[in-house]
Amino acid sequence: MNPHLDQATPQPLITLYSEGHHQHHGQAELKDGQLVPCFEKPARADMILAQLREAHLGAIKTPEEVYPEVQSHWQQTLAKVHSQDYIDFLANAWREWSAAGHQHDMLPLAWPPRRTTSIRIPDSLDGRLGYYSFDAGAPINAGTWPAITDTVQVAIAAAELLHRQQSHVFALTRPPGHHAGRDYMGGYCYFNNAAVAAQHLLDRGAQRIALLDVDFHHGNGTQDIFYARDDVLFQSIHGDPRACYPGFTGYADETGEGPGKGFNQNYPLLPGSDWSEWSQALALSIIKINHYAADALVLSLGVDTFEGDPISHFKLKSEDYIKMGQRIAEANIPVVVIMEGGYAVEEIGLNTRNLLIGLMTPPQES
Ligand code: Q9C
Ligand code: ZN
Repeated sequence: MNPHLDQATPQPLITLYSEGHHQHHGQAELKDGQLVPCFEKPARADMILAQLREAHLGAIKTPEEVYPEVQSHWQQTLAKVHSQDYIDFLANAWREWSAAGHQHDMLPLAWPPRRTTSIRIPDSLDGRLGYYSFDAGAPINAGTWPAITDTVQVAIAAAELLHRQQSHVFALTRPPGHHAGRDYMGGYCYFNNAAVAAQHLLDRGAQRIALLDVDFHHGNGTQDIFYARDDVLFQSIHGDPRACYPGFTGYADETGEGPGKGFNQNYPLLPGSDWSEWSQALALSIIKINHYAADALVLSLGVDTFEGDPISHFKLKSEDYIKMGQRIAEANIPVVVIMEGGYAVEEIGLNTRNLLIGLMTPPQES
């Protein structure tokens, strides 16, 4: 028996968190043709935090506590995964909107269809709002910019901590990020927190980063950002795009392009899939990660694979997240966990806590 694995008690896990996310709370989203209250809301992160505290998983720290320089560095890192014009749009959007006398959330109304003669960036705010989004699922209000810039710093500080201590870290990011592409928002996402964390690790000297996305929805934004790159192996396990949101990407034959050919891998699963199907895709993805010999793993963690999720269609149970964490720990590389989706608010804390407990206590070797 390996004496290092003869350890049933979990090691402390440091969580990065910032209060700023509370400022972002959208009013409404479209579901089945109706405007309904946003599923993506501040209580999600509050519930996770409460469970982490109850489980005594480890210290909860702010980005500045672990990485004071983050305040002067985050914009540089952000500009490596998002275009500057998109960042500037988000920085100014609410000011322009409120100056025009509007008080409700910003939501886009028009997008360029196929065969648009030439797509240029409109001058009008409504035009730019459509240009920089792929759906109407990412409302902007007064608190959006403070929240998304806060949470990008949470992701960077978590990556910095992983770089320093070479052990797992949890970034309690909100709003989520994996639907945000290089120059577009959508699906509750604005800045791609996981992509920013991966970029920071590369900037700190990592050669190869594995980015595994286990959210129910395809990580279309992350795929977009890294599609032509070979320094990030992107893999996503998600609802089949023939049936599930966002629905235009996530097919198994999307494998990367140019230097990135072979470094993108999708595992679409049918709605209704449970742990037995889901864990087979996970096993395949872990083999890929091992083969790639990644220096670190960025885990885009959505717990909307849960059977009780109100907008998703997998059938994972709360106990399954412990096994998920254990299997991921078997990749035997440091993991920075970035929070993505999960909308069963009553269970989001337990499911996240279970994943983290599994990650910290892999099964004993015998
Ligand atoms: N009837 C994340 O989990 N609405 N985003 C889908 C399907 C958008 C999910 C509606 C779901 C976005 C990060
Ligand atoms: Zn999701």
